[in-house]
Amino acid sequence: MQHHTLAQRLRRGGGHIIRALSAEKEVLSRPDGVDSRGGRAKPTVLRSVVYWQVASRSLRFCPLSFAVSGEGMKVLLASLSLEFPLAAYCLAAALRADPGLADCDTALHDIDWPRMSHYESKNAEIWRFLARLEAERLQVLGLSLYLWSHIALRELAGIVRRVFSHLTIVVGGPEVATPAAAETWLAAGEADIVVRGEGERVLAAVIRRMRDGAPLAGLPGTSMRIDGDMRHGPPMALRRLDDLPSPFLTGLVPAYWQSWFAMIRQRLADPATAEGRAWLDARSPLAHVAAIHCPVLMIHGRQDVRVPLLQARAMAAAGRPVTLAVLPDEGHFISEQANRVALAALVEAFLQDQAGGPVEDVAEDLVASRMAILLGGDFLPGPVLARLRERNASPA
Ligand code: B12
Repeated sequence: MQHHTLAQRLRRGGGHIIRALSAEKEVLSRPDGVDSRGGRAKPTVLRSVVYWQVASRSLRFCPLSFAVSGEGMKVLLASLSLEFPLAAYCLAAALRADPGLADCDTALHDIDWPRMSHYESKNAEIWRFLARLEAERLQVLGLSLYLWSHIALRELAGIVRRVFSHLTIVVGGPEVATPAAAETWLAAGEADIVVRGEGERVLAAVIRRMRDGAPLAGLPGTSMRIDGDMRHGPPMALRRLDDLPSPFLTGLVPAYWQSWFAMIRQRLADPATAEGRAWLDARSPLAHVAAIHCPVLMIHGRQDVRVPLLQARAMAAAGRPVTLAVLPDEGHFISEQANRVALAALVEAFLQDQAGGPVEDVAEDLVASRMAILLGGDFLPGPVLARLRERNASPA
């Protein structure tokens, strides 16, 4: 497959802007945005949205192609984060530590939030990102989607799609944790693969299968569109957090994040000190259970290894009135539609019993889920509890 550089591609498709770009390319290619003389990148020409639209319209007709080597895979995980993008670093640590992926290369890219949010700097930040994609010669781009980033990343994914049409775009994060949410990205063609829920093991499996040319449809934890049909694999929760490598202990986190951690230690507390730990313990919900007087409903994914069921049990054991429900087939994310419906139904039933007021009959909304009540069923309306017990003869 013939490889065109970004410059060649722009020359073919957008000659009127290439002179401006080539002057800036060296600066924009550098991940830290600092030029060779140590100054900040100063976008001078590609500054307005109008320029970008002209560029993207002319680019659409000459897609850039990568020469795929056939050996290993190159993955770039990009985040647009206000805070530390823990997900991307966890995912990169997992990919790098996977012995089955020793021939794969994982890189990270922090999209700069302030530059992306300002009209004057947005296009320059997009170009910096595109230049990085060009320089890395990737096969897979991973994007983390949250409430605060998914709209901007959707726009960016559309641009990447047009410029680097052979790139596989994989998305994950809380915004796409359910099959229904995944479908919005797949239907519009902005993502090729959606990873629902915790991504460490699933992304590794996706990359392995892509490298080996193995089929991907139905892979647990993924959603994709094949021949126009949406295909959702079963959910896949993590088994043990201890099995995952730490991005901190493996030295993956770049030094420039240190100031952020220092700020958090200062703003909150330093868990490395006895004083800091005492401050944090004092703010644990467990330290405040005695102040709770009304019944509390807790719903927990039994396979959650990030916030284990043990923590809900500790809250429940503190002697306050509690209803504790578990979803046996969910982990940290409540992903499956039947479980989300059951969750909403149980909240409604609980509030009906506790607060009164008009409600719908929700008993049938619980049927498709494997939800079970571990404790405090007496805070639920009788018919709802009976329906749950009847359907769920064996305890979860
Ligand atoms: C800690 C935390 C914070 C901390 C952040 C500290 C930090 N950044 O390190 C603080 C208190 C600052 C915070 C603030 C906010 N938070 Co917050 N926060 C959390 C919390 C409790 C844990 C996040 C975390 O670190 N999880 C561990 C990481 C590893 O998990 P993860 O990010 O979900 O990533 C995994 C998967 O999503 C997936 N994945 C993610 N990206 C990708 C990408 C690819 C390619 C793939 C394959 C997979 C994948 O794999 C990852 C690894 O398993 C979550 C709830 C939760 N329990 O998860 C809410 C949560 C993320 N926060 C949320 C919200 C709304 C906010 C605020 C907007 C609240 C507000 N109104 O101000 C702000 C926004 C701040 C910001 N944008 O930076 C929501 C986001 C909802 C959404 N749909 O996106 C969550 C999910 C809580 C909720 N259920 O509502 N938050």
